[in-house]
Amino acid sequence: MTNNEIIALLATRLSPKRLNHSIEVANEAKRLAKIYGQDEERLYLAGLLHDITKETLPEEQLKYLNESDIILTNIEKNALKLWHAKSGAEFVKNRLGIKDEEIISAIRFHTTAKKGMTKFEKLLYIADFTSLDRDYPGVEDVRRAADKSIEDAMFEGLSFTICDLAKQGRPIHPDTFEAYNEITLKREVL
Ligand code: DGI
Ligand code: FE
Ligand code: FE
Repeated sequence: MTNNEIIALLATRLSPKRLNHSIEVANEAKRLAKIYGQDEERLYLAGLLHDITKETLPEEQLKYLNESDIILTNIEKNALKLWHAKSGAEFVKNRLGIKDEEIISAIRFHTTAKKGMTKFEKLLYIADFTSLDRDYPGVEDVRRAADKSIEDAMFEGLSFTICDLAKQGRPIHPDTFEAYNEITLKREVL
């Protein structure tokens, strides 16, 4: 599939706002790839595809998940917003025939992150926070961090997410904690 064909497919599955977000994440992922010496075209593609099932009905997403051996944990069952990362990864693999395992994995972990991510996976995670369409308090800090250091940007994104979820009293996925702990243990503690 060409990028234009993928954008046309996304337009049938996503609202104009979410389509624009996907294109901006692709642009940002490509920009970060250039800074950090990763494959620009593959990160662009991962960005385009990362939210492909974000607006898909839960029952339909379960169908995609059942096409693989993915079993949702209790936390995942109770947090609908986590589903689109896993169902999206299965959708692009099984229905679009994407074979690039790193693209599939970057999509699978773009919402929770996890420990031991590759640079490629981290850059998609960061691009989802720093894309041009994002406008949340603190976005400028994450953008500044992203231009300087992958680890700093991961820390900003993960700590923002954990604080935000805790304030709302929502459960936090163990992968998110493990990613956060891995990064904080590597950072200098003052
Ligand atoms: O799909 P996007 O909106 O572009 O961004 P995303 O895939 O990072 O999803 C963000 C949403 O996912 C946001 O509402 C918070 C939620 N989320 C992220 N990590 C966790 C989580 N929700 C729970 N319950 N637990 C998590 O660890
Ligand atoms: Fe997402
Ligand atoms: Fe997104």
